[in-house]
Amino acid sequence: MPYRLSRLGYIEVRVLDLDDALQHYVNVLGLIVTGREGRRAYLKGWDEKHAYSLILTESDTLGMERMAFRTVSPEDLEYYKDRLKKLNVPFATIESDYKRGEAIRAETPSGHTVELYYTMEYTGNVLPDVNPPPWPMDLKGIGVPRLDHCLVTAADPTKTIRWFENVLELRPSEYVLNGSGDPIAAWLWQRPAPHDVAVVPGPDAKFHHCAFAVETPEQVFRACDILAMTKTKIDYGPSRHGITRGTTVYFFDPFGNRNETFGVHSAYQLDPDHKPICWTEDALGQGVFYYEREIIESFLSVVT
Ligand code: M3P
Ligand code: FE
Repeated sequence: MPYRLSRLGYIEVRVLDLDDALQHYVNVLGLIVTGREGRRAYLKGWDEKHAYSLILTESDTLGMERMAFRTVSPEDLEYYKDRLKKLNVPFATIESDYKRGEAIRAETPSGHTVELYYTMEYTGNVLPDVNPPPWPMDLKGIGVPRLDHCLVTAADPTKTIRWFENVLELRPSEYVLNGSGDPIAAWLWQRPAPHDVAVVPGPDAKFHHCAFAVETPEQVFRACDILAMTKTKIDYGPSRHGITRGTTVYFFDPFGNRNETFGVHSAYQLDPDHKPICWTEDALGQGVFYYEREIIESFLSVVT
């Protein structure tokens, strides 16, 4: 199957106050503001080359408004238009958005809004194109390089997982299987990384967290120091996931949307032969929190 989605390009997250949100996303996470229009701010990590990867929208509710995948080429966007038509999946075509070209927008069975697009203003990262240093020295807070993935909950997770697989042709890197062998949680991707999006059981249309990459486990510890120094509420961590092997710390923005910094690693090279790694339901605790081998209650119950 050809590789048609390059990455989770951006997500839109609802916050109650834009200035308080920016204090967190800029000074603690270290994202860079690239635009602000009315109730919305546009941000990105220092190593991202397009105009934004996070939209913060002032609203009276929390959660994720939409997730958007960037296709590899303009032809791939046409491919998905045809594919959704063929599969009778309803979608809207949106001519343009802030610094972005055409997109198609559909809804998962769990009620999450998903967009696909190709064109977004290309800005380059914050380093010079010629003789760049490996990283910029003037970052704030954790200084995350990029958005990594988002995780959503679904009342019928198997149905939503199958939708991502069949409609968007995402590939499972890891599954949690129930006794009948159906996936009740999945980590899905097209690019060489454990996941762009993951689905776990929970209420429909809810947001569990968005994760930003850091390079190493040591940087997860550094992130924890910064979270403590800025009195940011840590939900859980530092720890390791059994599923994906990623290292992690979870914390909350000022309103209760959950964030993660995810220590990425090389377990997933682009391998067309990859078969999903499977976890049994009784090993879910270990799959999610490898050291404790059980999931803390707030981690499953708090979604926005
Ligand atoms: C991750 C991850 C849950 C599992 C979360 C796992 C919510 O966040 O990045 O692998 O059960
Ligand atoms: Fe995660």
